[in-house]
Amino acid sequence: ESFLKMQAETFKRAVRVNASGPRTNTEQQLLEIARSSAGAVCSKSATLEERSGNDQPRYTEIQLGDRTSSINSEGLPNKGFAAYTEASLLRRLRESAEPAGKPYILSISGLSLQENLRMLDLLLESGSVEHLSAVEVNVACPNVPGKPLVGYDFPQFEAVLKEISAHPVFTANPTLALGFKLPPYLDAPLFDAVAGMLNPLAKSKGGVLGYVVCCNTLGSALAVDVETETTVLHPKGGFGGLGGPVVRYLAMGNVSHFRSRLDESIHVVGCGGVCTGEDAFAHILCGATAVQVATQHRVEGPTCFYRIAEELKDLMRRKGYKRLEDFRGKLKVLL
Ligand code: RRO
Repeated sequence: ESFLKMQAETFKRAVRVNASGPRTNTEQQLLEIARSSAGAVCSKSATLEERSGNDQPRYTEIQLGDRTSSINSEGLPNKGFAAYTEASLLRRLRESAEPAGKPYILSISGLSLQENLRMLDLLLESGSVEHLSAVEVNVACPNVPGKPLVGYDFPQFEAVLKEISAHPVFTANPTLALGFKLPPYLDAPLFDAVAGMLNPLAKSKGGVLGYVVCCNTLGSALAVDVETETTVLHPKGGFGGLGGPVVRYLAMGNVSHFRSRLDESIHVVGCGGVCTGEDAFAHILCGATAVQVATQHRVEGPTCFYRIAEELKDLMRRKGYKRLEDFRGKLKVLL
């Protein structure tokens, strides 16, 4: 069952999902997420071939009070497409998440449209596809040298959206959801333009687009070491993607902008700075169907999902809310 079809009652489980990226590279890490309270398991973005990623150091943390943000320039290290779709991994994931299992989301981030389409071809041919809930196409990795962000290059982005959403793997498997992991956008005309490209792909228009994630890290962040007068990270001149609580406000702005512009059948998943149940609540208030947790998952480990869910439940109880629909998207503008 697709995690987006699980809405109603059971969607509550899927409400906090790990984000692709931190602690999602190895089978062991994915099984730990399956055993945790996470509502679903999402893989590291896969390429066709295994990659070791950029040179070290490629990750740093930024502490503001008791909150940890991050800058990374990992460079898409992953075990390769086959590792994230092999039957034995999918079986172990199901066994680890007993009794009912939980949705498994395959993130892909091919270095070209052709590479993404090739992975979808392989998926169509494989028996694994029936155990996948969603394919999340990452169009927002800021860290591969020489590869500008697809989500910021609108002519290329439009071609990618059209070709991927027309792939037969989605029509042949109606329960397989298609999602796109978007970069953060910063200006109203850009939200209009992206929504204008996404809306024709909505289910209500006969398309297959199930959801978008707002958003990936904010690129071109630069951590500086004042003592050594050097960059903190090595790859790409020291630049990397900024994530965690410092981008939460930007992520919530993206959730709200897209929620008000996208067809109702396209879910918006919030991703950015979710550390507590209050943060998850705020994202949902902005219109998020579910939230993903990245930096906090890396810092705290998979027990964060239980804590965040308990904090969210406590907050809802205090406010007298029984269901997420009682407050989802109901943010009021201050008069
Ligand atoms: O691996 C990475 O460097 C990376 C990826 Br693919 C991404 O989508 N976002 C990010 O912050 N880092």
